[in-house]
Amino acid sequence: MKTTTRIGSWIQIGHPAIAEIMANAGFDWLAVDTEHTDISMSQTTNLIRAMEPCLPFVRVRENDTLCIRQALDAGAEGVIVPLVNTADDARRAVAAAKYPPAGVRGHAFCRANNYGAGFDTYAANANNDTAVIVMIESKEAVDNISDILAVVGVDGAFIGPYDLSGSYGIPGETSHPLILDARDRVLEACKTAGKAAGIHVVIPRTEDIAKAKADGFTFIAIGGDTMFLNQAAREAAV
Ligand code: 3PY
Ligand code: MG
Repeated sequence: MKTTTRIGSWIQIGHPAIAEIMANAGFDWLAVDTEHTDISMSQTTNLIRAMEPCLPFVRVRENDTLCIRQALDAGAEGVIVPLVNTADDARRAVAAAKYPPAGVRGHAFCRANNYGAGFDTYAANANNDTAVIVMIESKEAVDNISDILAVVGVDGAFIGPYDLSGSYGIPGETSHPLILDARDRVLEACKTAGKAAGIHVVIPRTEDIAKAKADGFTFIAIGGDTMFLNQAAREAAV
């Protein structure tokens, strides 16, 4: 994965029109959030189909072999794996995402290899071409960040500010000094490791987006479909 800044957003509504609208808005990448929604695997596949030319990512339901395999088989460019707290968690995510001998991903004819028509090429390149982004969402993960980033196959870390604030006992206080300090520690560790530094700017405030860019985050999610709809609808209704 390139380390130039890539701006993306989040999809929590499972209709392909959402993916078309978000893709046409000009994001570099979009992530289908299957962790906190009822979006099914078949909806995920249709969202991926509809979001071209955006790079498709899936925030998988959990750090689970089948969830990760199915997201990649559907054609995701990479997986965003929630709640990775230790190097062992990271190794489990990488193993699920990589074909043997690097991991345990199963080979099959699937959308990612054009239903078998591109099997050889995909099998030869997928381990290099698909990204594993681990979410840093707890104090434990922040304390383990160097070990997590040292895991071969982890392409970057992505901060989930809300879970992080919950883990520090201050849910929702994403601008609290403790959270900003944790954010900076993760960012510096990514820079040192030469891996993508990601963050979700959940509430898309201009100043927070500008700060994430200026600080050197390279993989930034801005808001999301439900956030944009909520904001616009409330503004329109006054
Ligand atoms: C969090 O803030 O915990 C997230 O998962 C954002 O995507
Ligand atoms: Mg989270």
